This record gives sequence, structure tokens and C-alpha cells, in this order.
Amino acid sequence: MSFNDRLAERFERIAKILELLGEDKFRVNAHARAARTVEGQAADLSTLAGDKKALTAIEGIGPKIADKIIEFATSGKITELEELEARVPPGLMRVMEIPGLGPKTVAMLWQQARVESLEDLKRIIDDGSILTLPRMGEKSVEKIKKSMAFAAEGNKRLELGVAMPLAELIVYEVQKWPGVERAAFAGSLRRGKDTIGDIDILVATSDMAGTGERFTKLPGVVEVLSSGEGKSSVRMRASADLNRWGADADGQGVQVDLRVIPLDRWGAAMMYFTGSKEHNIRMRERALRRGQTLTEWGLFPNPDDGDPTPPHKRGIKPIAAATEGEVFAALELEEIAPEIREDRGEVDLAEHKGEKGGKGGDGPHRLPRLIEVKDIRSELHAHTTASDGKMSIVELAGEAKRRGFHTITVTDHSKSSAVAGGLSPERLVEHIEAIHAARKDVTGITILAGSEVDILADGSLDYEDALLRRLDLVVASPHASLSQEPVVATERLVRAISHPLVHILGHPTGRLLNRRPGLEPDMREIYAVAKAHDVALEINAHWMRLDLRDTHVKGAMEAGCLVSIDCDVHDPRDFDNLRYGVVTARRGWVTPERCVNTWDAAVLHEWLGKKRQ
Ligand code: DGT
Ligand code: CA
Ligand code: CA
Ligand code: ZN
Repeated sequence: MSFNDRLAERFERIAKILELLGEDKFRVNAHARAARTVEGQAADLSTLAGDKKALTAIEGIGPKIADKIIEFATSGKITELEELEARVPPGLMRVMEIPGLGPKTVAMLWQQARVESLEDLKRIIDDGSILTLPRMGEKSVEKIKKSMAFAAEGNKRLELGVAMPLAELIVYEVQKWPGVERAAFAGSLRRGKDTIGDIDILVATSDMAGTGERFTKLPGVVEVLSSGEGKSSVRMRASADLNRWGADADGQGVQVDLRVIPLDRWGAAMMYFTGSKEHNIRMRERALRRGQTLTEWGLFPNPDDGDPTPPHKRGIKPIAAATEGEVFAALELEEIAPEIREDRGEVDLAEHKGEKGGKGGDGPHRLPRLIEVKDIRSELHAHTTASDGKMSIVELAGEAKRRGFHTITVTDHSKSSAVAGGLSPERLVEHIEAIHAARKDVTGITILAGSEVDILADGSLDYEDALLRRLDLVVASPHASLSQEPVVATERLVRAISHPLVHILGHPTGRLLNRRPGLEPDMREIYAVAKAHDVALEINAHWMRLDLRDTHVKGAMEAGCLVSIDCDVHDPRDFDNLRYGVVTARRGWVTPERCVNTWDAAVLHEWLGKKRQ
């Protein structure tokens, strides 16, 4: 999270607490507006902290707000926020985070029913007393219950994009410890799941005695759950403030397990602790069928003497254990990428066939060649300052070029996305001209004029066809009405996909991890219609979205669809989310040729042009 984003979050919190406390409406609004202003600034406001005049020159920032920005930049805190927070029970802030519960309702619950925490709220729901409160009918209580359940469910697992940078930071630190020969993360994180339960770190070291102690002293550790020579567990702060130890107290925290592994057993341990559990079971079954035993200590010959003692405790030498490659090879399997170790048929496909007299002529390599970050050569969903992006057209194109792309498509929001600065038809016409003009300023990359057009609740698009036809590319995305019934949602998306001018269905369900479930259309119908109309389904790479999700991607591949992996760029750093999109694609078995972003410029442009003839 950038300085501006952190600051915006503080202002938003001030506004919320002020409203909760029933303070002056004017103060509430001033802080809410400041939050929006700060978030929308392209320049890092901490660089203006020494210049109050420059700050107050920004529309929406008055002298009092400016003082708070300066305070936050110099001390990392805002005294007023701390004072306000001291006036509300800490548990009440959690109640305020329940989606759909506004400050007014929370204030009422607090004053009239003494609700000071999620537990209190749950209690008055369970005993039914909530129904005696003003504006609390069966329906609204049912809604609150749903939101609470979703929030509680979500809070247990950490987003990939928060966990991954933290795990990389931990591994980086662990590698610096004396005696460390190898360190890596395993578990669901290595498999690239969209959310993870805990972070599993493995380390091989000649200084085993020191590891537990060093691990529990890492910055960011808030609680030591256990500490020993072989295994330690801690809770660490985790925040979306990437590439720093989770210094923000508002991070929800995550369990991190560290296991010490003998170097000569590294591969077997990585395999075991990467999982998934279901995949491991398939692998062990295969070993057993071949008269072998596979454990976290290695692949062993099966002594078959009925002794239940695990092989490594009996001094049996493993057939393979040092690297994953050796273990796969000893099992006569192709190496299986971590992302697809989910027991979805990968072990059978990895079996060597067609080599040593195996049956079938399907050759030795039957696992798909999974897409990689380096295959991606274009970005087709990006915003500029014309709507809610932070870069100009030229800056965006320059950044895309720097990252080696041959094509960047400018897709600002359409008119109905008013909060995101969506463009009126007139402004879009001007914007198209500006995009064309920018081609002179940035050469060596193709800059296409597109739009991220809202799919309205009934499935119609937010601009007239005549205007859409002037765009090189149309990404159609749902942004509002995201709790529609599945049947309605299916019809809505099908209508948009069937529109002859649409190329890509953007973030198809609109879900936000841990925040909202999004649409739940009949995905099989979506795949079929997308294939029939040659529309690519987006895998939105932002780690808060990852939409399509992995299972949908797999379904789309099986149905023969195309996908598009896009960063939905608003800020230069958003390009860095590409890897999460690619990992999600890999989990869905995407091969490069099925992803339009891997295509050569000529092939991509021809595909886009087909819908403009
Ligand atoms: P998570 O943390 O819930 O997102 O998911 P994982 O897959 O990281 O699960 P975790 O942390 O409980 O364990 C890491 C890996 O260790 C898991 O993927 C497979 C392996 N593992 C753990 N417990 C068992 C088990 O009881 N049986 C088998 N076969 N493998 C296990
Ligand atoms: Ca785990
Ligand atoms: Ca674990
Ligand atoms: Zn969007």
C-alpha cells in the first residue's frame, strides 16, 4: 500500500468514527472527501509534507487536513485518529467492517443494545433481541448474518498477494542466517492458491540449534506459538503494504511455520509440504503400487516385513530424496508444476508413456506446457487519469513498453461507473483522439484505444454501438448489481458476451476476495457462449480479484475458451500483479496459445480487428 493509500485509509477511518460518534456532518464529509482526494493523487503526498502551501493548493485539502498529512508523513500517525479510536471500544471497529453495516446502524447497536464487539452482535442475533431494535426486521438481520458469515469465513485465509511478498521476505531473511544451505516456502502458497491458510517455510541448515530462536525474533512476529529445533510456529503481522514487514497494526496476521529439513531430504520434504494433501495421496498410492513407500523423508524400497516403523527410522537408504526432480524421475513421472498438484488428473498424465514401450502413441510429454510470466507480451486492460488511473496515456504506454510489451490498450471506465470517473460519450471521443495522438510520443509499442465498458444490470452495454465500433478493443465488465440471482446474472453476462463488438469479458464475477462473493452465473453456459462468440474470458490479475478464479479457468480450458490475463492497471505497480494472474492461469492448466496476451502483435491485432469488419 502506498503512502497515499495508507493516508486515505486513515482519513476514511476518521470519517467513520466521527459519524459513529454523531459528530458534526461537516467534519465527517471533510475527511471522507480528503480520503478520496488523497487516493486519487498521482504524486506521493509524503514528498509534499514540507510544503503546506502545495498541499492546500490541492482541491479537497484544507489547512486542517494538510496538518494531518504532514503529521502522518513525519511521525507515521495521526493524533486525532488515535484520540478518536480511544473513544470507541476496539471490538466495535470490527463491527463497522461488516459490509453493509453503516456507522449509523453501528452507533444505534452500540447505544441501544451495548454491542461492543462481533461477539455481542452475534449474541443479540442468536437470542433474537436484535429484532426489538429500530429498523431491524427479519430481512435486515438475515443480511447482517450473511455478511458476518462471509467476513468470518474470509478472514481466516490471507490473500495470495499479501502472503507471497511476506513469504519472500521471510525466505530472504532466513537465507542470510549462518549455516543456511537452502530456504523456500511450500504449501498452498507455492501452489499459488488465491488465499492461503498459513505460510510453510522449509530450511536446510548446518546450524539447527539457532533456527527457532532466530525465527521467533524476525521483525513482524507478534506471537510465538511454538519454538523448537525441528519446527517453530509464529504469528506474524501481514498487511497489504507490500515489501515491508507488516508494520501496520491493521494487518490481520498470519501463522508462519518453519521446519528444519536435512539437505539430503530436501526434495522429498518440499514435495510433501507443498501438497496438496490429495495430490500427495495419489503420489503415495503410485509408490505403493510400485513396491515403494513415499514419505516426507524420501522414496524408499518397501521392505514388506510388516514392520510399521517408518523407513527413515530404520536406517533404510532412500531411492530418491535430495531433489523433487529425482523423486519424480524415480517414480517415472514427468515433473509436475506445484500449481497443478491438486489431484485433478495430473499424476496420471505425468506418467511416462510412449517411451519405454508404454502403451498408446501419445508420446512422453502429456502434461500441458503451462503459461509463464515471460510468455505475456501485451496488457489489454488499463486505466489512465482520464478515469481512475494514476498515469497519463503516455506514462502508461511508457511503463508497458519498459516491461517489454508490444501492445497496451487504454481502457478507461464508461459513463455509469461515475465514482471511478467514467467517461461520457463526448469525453470518450476526445480520449480516443488523445490516445491516437499519444502514438507519436511513445513509439515501439502499439497503443490501442479501448474501453472498460460497464455491463449494466440487464446485460446491455454502457455505450452505443456506433461509439463502441470506434474502439480497437472492448472489455465488458460487471461493476454494479453484483448480488443478482444466478439465473439473472447468467442472462446478463451471456447478453454481454454475445454482443458482436465485445472482445473480453472483464473480471467476470466481480468477486473481491474476503470482501464480496460476486456473481454466481452458470459458468458452463458462460464458457459455451464465450467460445461461440470468440470472446476471451479475463483472468484479472489483481490479487484482490483473481477473477476468473482457478477452478473457472480450468473449466474454461476444458470448454475450449480463450483467456486474457490482465493487470487492470491503475498504478504503475499494478503491472507487478501479473504473476498472480499467471499463477491462477497455471492452476487452471492454461497453455500459452490459449491466452491472447501471449500472441504476436500481428496475430493479436488481427483477432481484435475481426470484430470491427
Ligand atoms: P493452507 O495452509 O490451508 O492454505 O493449505 P496447505 O496446503 O498449505 O496445508 P497445510 O499448511 O496444512 O500443510 C502443508 C502441506 O503439508 C499440505 O499441502 C500437504 C502436507 N500435509 C499436511 N498435512 C498432511 C496430511 O495429513 N497428509 C498429507 N498427505 N499431507 C499433509
Ligand atoms: Ca499452508
Ligand atoms: Ca502449515
Ligand atoms: Zn473493472
